[in-house]
Amino acid sequence: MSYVDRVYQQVVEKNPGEKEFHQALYEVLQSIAPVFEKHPEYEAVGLLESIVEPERQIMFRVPWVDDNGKVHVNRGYRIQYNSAIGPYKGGIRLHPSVNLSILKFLGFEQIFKNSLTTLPIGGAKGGSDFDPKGKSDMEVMRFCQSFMNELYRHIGPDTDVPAGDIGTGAREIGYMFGQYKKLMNEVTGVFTGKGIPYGGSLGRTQATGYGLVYFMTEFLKANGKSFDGATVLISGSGNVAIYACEKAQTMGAKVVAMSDSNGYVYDKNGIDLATVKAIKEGRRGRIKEYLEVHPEAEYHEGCSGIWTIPCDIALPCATQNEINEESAAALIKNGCYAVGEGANMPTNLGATKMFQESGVLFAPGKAANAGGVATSALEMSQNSMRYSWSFAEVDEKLKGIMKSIYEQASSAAERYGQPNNLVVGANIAGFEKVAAAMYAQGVI
Ligand code: NDP
Ligand code: 2IT
Repeated sequence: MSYVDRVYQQVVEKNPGEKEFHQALYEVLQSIAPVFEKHPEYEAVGLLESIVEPERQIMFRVPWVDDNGKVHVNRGYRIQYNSAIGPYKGGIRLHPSVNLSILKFLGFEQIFKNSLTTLPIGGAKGGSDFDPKGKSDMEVMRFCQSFMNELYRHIGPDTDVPAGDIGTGAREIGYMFGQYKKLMNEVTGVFTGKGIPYGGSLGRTQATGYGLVYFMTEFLKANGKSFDGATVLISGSGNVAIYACEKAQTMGAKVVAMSDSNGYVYDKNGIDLATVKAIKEGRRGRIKEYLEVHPEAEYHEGCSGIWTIPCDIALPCATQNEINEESAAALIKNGCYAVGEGANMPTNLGATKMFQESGVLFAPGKAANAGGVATSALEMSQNSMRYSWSFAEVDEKLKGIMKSIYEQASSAAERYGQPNNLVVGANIAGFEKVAAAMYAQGVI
């Protein structure tokens, strides 16, 4: 059995039942296997056994009191996965589905994504099974304060810098940052995605969605295609989806559908993004309310139906495993020629294989959605300098970073004899830098 297969088996046996973690691990390990042939010294120092094991996993109780005086107890997590190239960095997910497996898959992916950004950030992820949906602002605040009452002792601007993810936006980050500041009596860049008046970076809100479109623009251009005139599907209607839609529209695309966890809207005239923003950013409403303004559009219950709409480009921007083999078959049959992952691991392993085998240009999340965390790292730089760049400066840097990520992934794919296979390319390019750093730092 090969080194990577052996380590994969060991991890599965040691961490039973963690299916999302196994899935992310399998994909990365399959991709990086050839690197170990070139670097036998890595096996000698147990580099793979080390990288698959989080440096630290923190789990804690998060008690909070609702508006009726009832006590609730959630579970909080922070997976500090790898600090070989910089302080731990990654988002906080607040969603009832959150568990150790999901956060380990996200933390593991984050190591390689952060490496690809070219900036000095390690990999981490955290969160809780708390559901912010339907909670009052005061309830969310009490939860966030309780969450920070434990997490504050494990993070810091040079140690671990959390940020947003599903269910964690500007409101939650504001409450968490405020509690950290109060407990530590220091004002530092310990969070990214902060509000602009207290150290946030211009452009961070837009960065993941814009970055996805910048990345896809490079990938499409290299293959003789573009967003101009293309019909696009975008799942989700949260932070990533909204700004992917905004930038795709600016580039001349026609976005015809968006969704949430209840259903999707199809507007053949093209999605009116101002309406989506008013529903989602304005009043935390549901996507079906789109029809109140645009009765000519269609609403369908369920998440997967969105992938049956004919399109040129699909941008899954909601959550993991939202595209399975059946959805992939529908997209391929209807002529979709490119898929760009705005979410983390939205395409399952079987569907990814189908896209690649049928020649669909497939951009994996750890490359395509890295613009968010890259801009987080730019926020850290600005905080360290106690200075801020203009929106245009940040956006220009983001564009350059996304171009560089595309180049790193496509050239690694070529170097390893799999041109245009950005899954292999992104995994290898992300891994090479972290592996070199770990090797240089010794067995620690
Ligand atoms: P938001 O919370 O802003 O939005 C999430 C969207 O996805 C909502 O429309 C939500 O619908 C939908 N969604 C969430 N969970 C599910 C589910 N289980 N089934 C169906 N739909 C679901 O999150 P973000 O936009 O920030 O994150 C979206 C994805 O992008 C995630 O995979 C995240 O990890 C990834 N990502 C985010 C980055 C960021 O900077 N924010 C950076 C890089 C990646 P509903 O409202 O009904 O729950
Ligand atoms: O998945 C991700 O890259 C994020 N949720 C963003 C993390 C960050 O630190 O900005």
